[in-house]
Amino acid sequence: MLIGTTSDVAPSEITPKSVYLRRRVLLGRALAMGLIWPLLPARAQAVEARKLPGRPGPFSTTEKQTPYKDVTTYNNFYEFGTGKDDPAIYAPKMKTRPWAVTVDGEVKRGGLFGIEDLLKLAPMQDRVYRHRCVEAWSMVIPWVGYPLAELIKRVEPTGRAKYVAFTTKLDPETMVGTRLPMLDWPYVEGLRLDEAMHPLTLLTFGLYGEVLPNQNGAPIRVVVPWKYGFKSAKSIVRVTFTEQQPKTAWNEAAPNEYGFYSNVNPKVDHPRWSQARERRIGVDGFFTPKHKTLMFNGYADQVAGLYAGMDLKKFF
Ligand SMILES: Nc1nc2c(c(=O)[nH]1)N[C@H]1C(S)=C(S)[C@@H](COP(=O)(O)O)O[C@H]1N2
Ligand SMILES: [Mo]
Repeated sequence: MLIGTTSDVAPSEITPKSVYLRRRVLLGRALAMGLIWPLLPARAQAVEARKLPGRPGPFSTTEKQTPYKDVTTYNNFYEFGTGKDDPAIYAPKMKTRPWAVTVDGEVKRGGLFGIEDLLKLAPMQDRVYRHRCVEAWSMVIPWVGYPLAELIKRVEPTGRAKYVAFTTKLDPETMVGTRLPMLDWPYVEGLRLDEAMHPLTLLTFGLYGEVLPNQNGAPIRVVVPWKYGFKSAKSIVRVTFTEQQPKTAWNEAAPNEYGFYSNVNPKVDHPRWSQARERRIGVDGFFTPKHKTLMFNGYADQVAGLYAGMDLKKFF
């Protein structure tokens, strides 16, 4: 009669059945993918590769979404030209791999973050936000991303950090617009640390369930939905934590027109545009701006507290 086991394999080396079965399933899937992948037509493969699914996130509006075509062909991305259709024409040439984001300044765990790691840092969420440009047009866009706060918590700002500055890509080779001194390139933007940490502020990688088209700020941008669109910097390469309020591209170019805060505010007009109303792209006609602009772009319940006691006419 055999007592115990005579096997000379240590128990730790024996794979439990559940693990073994799971491995078989995973192996099967990998094999299936490997076998099926080359058989898929190129277009289907391209669509598959662009997919960026998210789980439903908070704060989404149920308003009618701006069609994908408008979201991706009516853009402001001055690095590629000043025309609304320039970014869709020129941005596809921009290389978005390899891509890394430098995190530096007043942080304990800064460094270089590769885009593949950033994509995996937190679960992707779908968030449908109103998007209000300072030029009095707006859209409703289903973004994919996760709160910027997820990254900020991981890099541990020091006690001196009060602001977050974003520096964006500057590649004169593909960014034909940067050959003209429209702005002081690279495009820079910034937020107060509490604004950057706010759960509405989205580190954004996709829209309409797919990775961002280049013209929308691939491969990584921020979206700050209660502020005018220009605060939502595209194609970010550096995130710097600072003690002093950072310079921002539009404020440097025209300080009387673009303030640091730039919260959507129907009561504070831009010298060239009334901010009381907005034209919803793909919904409203050109000469009939129908939509009333809402305080903080409709996110007052979430963000008004950030500005308690501040004169919003002075800090515009
Ligand atoms: N790097 C960079 N980011 C930018 C801009 C830009 O010109 N360069 N334009 C801003 C403006 S004015 C707006 S309205 C939004 C437009 O984003 P969208 O084209 O994805 O709608 O991007 C913002 N981010
Ligand atoms: Mo804008």
